[in-house]
Amino acid sequence: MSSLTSFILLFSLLPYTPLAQDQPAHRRFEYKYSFKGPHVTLPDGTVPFWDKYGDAIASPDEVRLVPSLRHHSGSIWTKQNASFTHWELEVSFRIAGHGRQGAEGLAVWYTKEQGRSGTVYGSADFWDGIGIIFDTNDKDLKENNPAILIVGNNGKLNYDHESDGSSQALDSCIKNFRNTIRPFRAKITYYQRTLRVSVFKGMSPSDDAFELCAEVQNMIIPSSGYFGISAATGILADDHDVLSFLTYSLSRTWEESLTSQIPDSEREKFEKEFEDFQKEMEKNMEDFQKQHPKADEDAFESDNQRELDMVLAGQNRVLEELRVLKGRLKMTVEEQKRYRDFLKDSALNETTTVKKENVSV
Ligand SMILES: [Ca+2]
Ligand SMILES: [Ca+2]
Repeated sequence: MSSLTSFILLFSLLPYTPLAQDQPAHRRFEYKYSFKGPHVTLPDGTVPFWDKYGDAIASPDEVRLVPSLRHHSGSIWTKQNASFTHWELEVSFRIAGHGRQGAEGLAVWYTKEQGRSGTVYGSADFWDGIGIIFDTNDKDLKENNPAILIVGNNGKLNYDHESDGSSQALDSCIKNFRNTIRPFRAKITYYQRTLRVSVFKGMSPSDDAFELCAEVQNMIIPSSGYFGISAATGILADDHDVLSFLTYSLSRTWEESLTSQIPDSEREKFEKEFEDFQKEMEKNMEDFQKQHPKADEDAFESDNQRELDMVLAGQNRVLEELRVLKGRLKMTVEEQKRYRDFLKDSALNETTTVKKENVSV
């Protein structure tokens, strides 16, 4: 089985962990609104089904929205607009830099039009839809950043950078997502008119442990929209890299699900289309491996492999420390034994002396 097939299968088989009691019955992976390393790009550098803008650069492993340079911005948007009634996004990104303070931040979007470029974290202001903002720069100096904010806009609101969006946020939470050891993972769910942002708190990538960060009920969003992610730097600089952006459509019942609504002939067409896409990706991977015969293993090293390597390296360190401890313990035991023998000898000598004294008396 190819790695791409296993990747797709993995997503279809993953158990769905509920966040609330009223849960969707069906969750479908939407590959035309998703990307994930190590299959982000085609050989010509484009990301299938996505448009890049500004300083964004895509590689097989990730999309670098902004490099670690001042006053840069970039974004990536789905080519097609989606009209899922309910949906869920799982985004994994890394914001890293040397400064104590973050450079600006990143935002995830669902908007009527593509934001492309602009003054709001690399995307257009006066958007119609929602922005989930990951603000790293504490402009109002209230020491409440990095923060995650949900900001809704009907196309008329001018984003308030001066207050770090706090005057406009419908809900927010303070969370450290910059310079984290592992890439940061967030889940954004729009279901039954409730928008929830939850963040990963698990220990390993195979966990599915998310905790709620922000929630807005009765939220009306455009009936169709583009998904996007953007980032910007200001007078400071940070790298802003997106490792994966996964979209799922959700439905309350199987009958309501998009899969069940598709007529058989259409479904066959979609399946064929998906198969072709899969074949194309596999061919690209083979071509890449042919072109990079030495670096192929590193280039296509999976997340799991990387995880495993880290675990093994950790275990080796623990083993090494145990060896040192064992050595120290042995020395202590020997020292105690020597001391005990010394005491025993001293006691014997004393007895002898006492006996001798007794004899002499
Ligand atoms: Ca602030
Ligand atoms: Ca800010």
